[in-house]
Amino acid sequence: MKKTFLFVTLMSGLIALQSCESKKEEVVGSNSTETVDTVPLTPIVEAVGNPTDVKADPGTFQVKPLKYGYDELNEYIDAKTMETHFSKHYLTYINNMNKALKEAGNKSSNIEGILKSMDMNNAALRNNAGGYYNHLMYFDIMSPNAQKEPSGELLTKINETFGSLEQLKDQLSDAAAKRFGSGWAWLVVKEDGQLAVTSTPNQDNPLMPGVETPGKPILGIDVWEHAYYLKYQNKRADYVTAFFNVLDWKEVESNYNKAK
Ligand code: MN3
Repeated sequence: MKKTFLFVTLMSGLIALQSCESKKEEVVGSNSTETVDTVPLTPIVEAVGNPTDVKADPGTFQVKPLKYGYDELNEYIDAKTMETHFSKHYLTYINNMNKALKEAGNKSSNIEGILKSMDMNNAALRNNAGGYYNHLMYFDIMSPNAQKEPSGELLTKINETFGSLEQLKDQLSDAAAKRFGSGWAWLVVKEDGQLAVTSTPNQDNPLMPGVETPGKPILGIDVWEHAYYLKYQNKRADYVTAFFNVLDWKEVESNYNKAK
């Protein structure tokens, strides 16, 4: 009995070893550049839905349609991230903001007014109205056909304030990198008309009371992990660099002209 048991155990071991060997060979044979123990990466680009299908529940604020398809920024921001960000995160902020406004008895449809007069102790309204406004700007200033540089008055102002566009980008990247946890990096127009770079935690933004650098945002970079994790994992700086490739300065200029 003991001998039979030992034999069976040995044979099972050998079979197991053999099957491991053949798996290794398959992997090596299928792609000679892969190491044996590398798990094949799941492709990031997947079949995705349509942004026009995203509808908010009845309420004061509704979804502003995305101006491009989820996959159109793919080279820099992958389609799955765009889909989740727009159809899940952004949509949830809108629905929850509408609820929070209703609960607060606030009938305003002026988002900037709502943010400026925010009761910072009302966490539901603060987080969701911020989330709505911040994402509205973020999705709007990205484009597959982005104007790569600012022009006109904004360019002059950037050169005056920061020295050059590159130096502004460095300051924005720095603000994005230093924001611990989740939040945003911003370019704002302050009350005196001057430009400044700042950042806020969570879904706060520079229109809200009591922030470090108050002003009207004209450019916002989402540095929550949900904005970049699938493609960039922990490499926030790489995502910010990529973001500048889809940042449409034409939109930022338009925001500047309204804010100044
Ligand atoms: Mn976000």
